[in-house]
Amino acid sequence: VGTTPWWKDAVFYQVYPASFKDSNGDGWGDIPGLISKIDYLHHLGVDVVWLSPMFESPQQDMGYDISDYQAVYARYGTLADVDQLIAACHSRGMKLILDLVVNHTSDQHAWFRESRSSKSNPKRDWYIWKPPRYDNAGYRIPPTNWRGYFAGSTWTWDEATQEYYLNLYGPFQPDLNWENPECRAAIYEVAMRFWLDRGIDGFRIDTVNKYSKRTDFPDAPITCPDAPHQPAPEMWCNGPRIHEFIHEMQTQVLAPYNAVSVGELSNTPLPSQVLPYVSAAARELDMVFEFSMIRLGTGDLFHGKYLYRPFPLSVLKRHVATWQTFIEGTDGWHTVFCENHDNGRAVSRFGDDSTPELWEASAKTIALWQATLTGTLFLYQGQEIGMKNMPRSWGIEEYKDVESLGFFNEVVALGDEKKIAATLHGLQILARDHSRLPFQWDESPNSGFTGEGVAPWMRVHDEYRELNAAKQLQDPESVLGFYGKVLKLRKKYGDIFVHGKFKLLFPEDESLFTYVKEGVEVGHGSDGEHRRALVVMNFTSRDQKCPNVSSALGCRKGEERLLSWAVFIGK
Ligand code: TEU
Repeated sequence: VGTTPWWKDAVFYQVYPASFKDSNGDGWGDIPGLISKIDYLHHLGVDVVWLSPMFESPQQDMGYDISDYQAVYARYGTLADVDQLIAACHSRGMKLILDLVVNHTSDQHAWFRESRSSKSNPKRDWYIWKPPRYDNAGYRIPPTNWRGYFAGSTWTWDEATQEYYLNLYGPFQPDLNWENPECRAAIYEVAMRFWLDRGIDGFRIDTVNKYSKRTDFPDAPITCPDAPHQPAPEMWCNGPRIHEFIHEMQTQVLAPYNAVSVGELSNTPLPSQVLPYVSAAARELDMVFEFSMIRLGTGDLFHGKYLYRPFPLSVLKRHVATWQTFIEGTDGWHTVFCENHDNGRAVSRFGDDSTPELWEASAKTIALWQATLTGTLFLYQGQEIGMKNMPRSWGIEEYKDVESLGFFNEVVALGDEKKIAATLHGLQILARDHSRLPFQWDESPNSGFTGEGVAPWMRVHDEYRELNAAKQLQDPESVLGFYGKVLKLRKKYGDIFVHGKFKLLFPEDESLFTYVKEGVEVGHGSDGEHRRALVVMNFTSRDQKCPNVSSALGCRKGEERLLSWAVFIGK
């Protein structure tokens, strides 16, 4: 029973810089805009800001394609602005973590420009180059049949040096070669220590389990006979040297600065595979985002991610129970989240945003659900006011994301009307774009995100006059007011809600989501008696149209009961 690390009880809040607050009227959010809203976050109860990439970038994947790790994208501001942001956080007792994107760089990065300039360039081996193969007809084909995340091959042909380079994501995102020790050392120095020396407090680590690829580069089994490329995440997820690499990053870079780390761990569905990343003894990461729950409803990530598949509440509950309990009895830790910049809005995906009453009830239940789960809590900008997916009336022209458009254009090219309609339906629920609409601050034009008459980079939601932070700040009964309450409750009963043992009740019930949380001894001075809480929430599926029931959260001593009418609609 020692002191627990600060980041276990902290509330993290992800800011997507392009969409948070525009201070200079160019239609893009920026760092001075974020600084102007730090007190809003502090008031909400945010302890740590996670800022998505604000580095120099051609912005083909919204900054996850970095061309200079030590420069700030001009529309977001300057290095001095970042220094001011660090000071603004620290002066309020808050912290700042940045997004570490080092599986790949932009194809505009100086390292890649050198690497592609010639086969003999010293940085050639900092990326993954392979000669072509030829099919029976003598046509050139990529080194493997792997399909990437944005609907296409993971290989791009380079005419100048007559080789392919690997890109798990877009052709504009060539994968760095982590097998090369010089390359790793440069990543640690240029992309990490530079910022840690400026005073940031840690990193959210992008695609943290993908740096160690199968070095024999075999073809993937044919699971989709009609497709030109095959899903192959096993060829690069949780690869042979990944734990060696992450351990090296921890011991050589993060630990000396006592920097916090949270890894993005997709395609890792088994607790036995996840635990090694977060076990304290392993000295790899402090925590990870595990995606089984948030992925519910998505189709096959590679061939039909946007073919939406409804799921019963019992499946959601089983996923939550698995990830709430997998660290029990271990020295591991976990995260709690239901939104980020890569997913649709929770109130639209898991809740029902079709009427004001159902929207409010759903958003509050999501708040209650998230605030009572064990692990470090991560909120995504706009979740606290119940921001919704873009209206279904909007057309494909409102979708800007490279992944959304990659999948959509692929089915359009197939000319399969049914699949096109199904993909559009899936995008309307699941697309990454929904979480990237401008933050709805108030009822002024452009919802106070940018100035009147300015064209924001993405369209503002039509309902911003009714759904905005200013309106909710005035109303303690609003969704925002409710988040304030449940965050306070979570902090007050951290032994139960942050650290407690989770026990699911009535697992097969398709209406109620009910669990008991039992407090554990946390730090010093706990009175030894383990308090418990019963959390009961109504998860009525839309088609049952059950009436709202109260969601009761009562701690055993009965000293505090928080009742909120909440309906949480699983589809
Ligand atoms: O996403 C990692 C990833 O695996 C993506 O395929 C993500 O899971 C998927 O798009 C979900 O729809 C990270 C970033 O979060 C994402 O924004 C970037 O596009 C991607 O890496 C490349 O850096």
